[in-house]
Amino acid sequence: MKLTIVEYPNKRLKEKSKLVEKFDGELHKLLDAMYESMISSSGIGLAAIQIGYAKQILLLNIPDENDAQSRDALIEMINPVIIESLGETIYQEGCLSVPSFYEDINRFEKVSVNYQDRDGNTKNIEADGLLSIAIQHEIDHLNGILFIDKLSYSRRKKFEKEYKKMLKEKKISKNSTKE
Ligand code: Y12
Ligand code: CO
Repeated sequence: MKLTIVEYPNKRLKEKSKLVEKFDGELHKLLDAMYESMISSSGIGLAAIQIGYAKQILLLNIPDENDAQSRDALIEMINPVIIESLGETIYQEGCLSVPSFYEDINRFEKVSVNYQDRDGNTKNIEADGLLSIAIQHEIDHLNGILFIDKLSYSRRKKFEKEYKKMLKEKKISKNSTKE
């Protein structure tokens, strides 16, 4: 089942996600549906709120050195908490909920994260590079924060203007293909 990705400026993206308490078949179905939606949309990370579920769930599937994504590399994080962070890095981020926009964002270089897997087992991961950035981006979603919320006032104003224009053009082209 492919689920629709919730896109900015939908207010659902501002919701704070709730702790997951039940690690049952329903959770497993949701995780599998999220994976399908992420892969079919060419994403490398997805939080449950992006498909309308305000639950502390995120997926990460970082491509390998040949730029290939495989299910073996899938990381499912439930109730994640950053327990340590180190350094600074800047990366041009994109988000399935903010299509066609990419912006330089400051993040921690390395993070240590506690989380639970789909069966409720406690895990820890020490991440750097793209994985560290993706984890921070997705944990922000669980707190109702988008990468565009981290832009300076002037960059945000520019983004809003361009995004509005893009939405208008999308609407026009959708209507013109109706007949
Ligand atoms: C580094 C920075 C941010 C993340 C968060 C996860 N972000 C994504 O998975 C973004 C995916 C994305 C995919 C798009 O589609 C294609 O490239 C075909 C895309 O393109 C359009 O919207 C037109 C934009 C974003 C992880 C790591
Ligand atoms: Co995102």
